[in-house]
Amino acid sequence: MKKQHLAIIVIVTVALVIGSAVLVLLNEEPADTTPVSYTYEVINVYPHDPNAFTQGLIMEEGVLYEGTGLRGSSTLRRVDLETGNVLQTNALSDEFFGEGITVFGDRIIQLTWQSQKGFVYDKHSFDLLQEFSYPTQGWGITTDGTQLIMSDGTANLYFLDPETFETIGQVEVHGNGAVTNLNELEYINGEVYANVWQTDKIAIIDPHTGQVKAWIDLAGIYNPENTNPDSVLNGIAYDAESDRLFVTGKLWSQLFEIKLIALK
Ligand SMILES: [Ca+2]
Repeated sequence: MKKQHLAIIVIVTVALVIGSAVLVLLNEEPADTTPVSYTYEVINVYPHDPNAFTQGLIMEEGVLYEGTGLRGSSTLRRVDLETGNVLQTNALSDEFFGEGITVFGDRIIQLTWQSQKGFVYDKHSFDLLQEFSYPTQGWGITTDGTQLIMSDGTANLYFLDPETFETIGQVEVHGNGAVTNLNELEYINGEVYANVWQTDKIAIIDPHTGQVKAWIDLAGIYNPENTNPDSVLNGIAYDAESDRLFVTGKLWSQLFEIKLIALK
């Protein structure tokens, strides 16, 4: 082999190696997982029952449903958005502390805090259809339309079969470390929004990976008229038909329609 040929082969080989290394480096560069930060704009303010210890909030087909907690005052209710009036209510027996609610088909599902028991109601009549059990505490619940997604106050989201209520999966929610105290939930366009208990923050979570993709900071949205330390942000409802997002809190006298504003 001539020296020139050998030199060309060496140059081409070196170029290929360098090129491959550059491609590997480009491919292995970690994806930017820095969460987006959102603030808010208040679009509308509606009255909210200041005695409602809000634990679950959903809007479906323009109807607002709310689940409330505390033993002795836990309810499932249908609420008129404009007036805040309770149109229909079902009281839980005093032993139960009501938690999150979601609608699945013609049924409403309601969790309880420490009783490891959930209730299934007819969406229209609020008649109790079924009870089910689960091994953890019950905090928030929502649905992606196929499975139920549940929180228990830890950093975990659990995926439940909507017919058998068996746990069929779970992810740990993490941002810069595990994000615990996940409370009321709402599934919106492929993401899970979660109130983080005792904060003004809502995490926007990729339910497949548990990664927090964004944070909403709702600080200052409500000035409590009471001094109850339990009166914290809790309750996210999304009206898919009109793309409206609502939030409220435990014992808050107001419910807010908000728009999210991304901060750069
Ligand atoms: Ca909700």
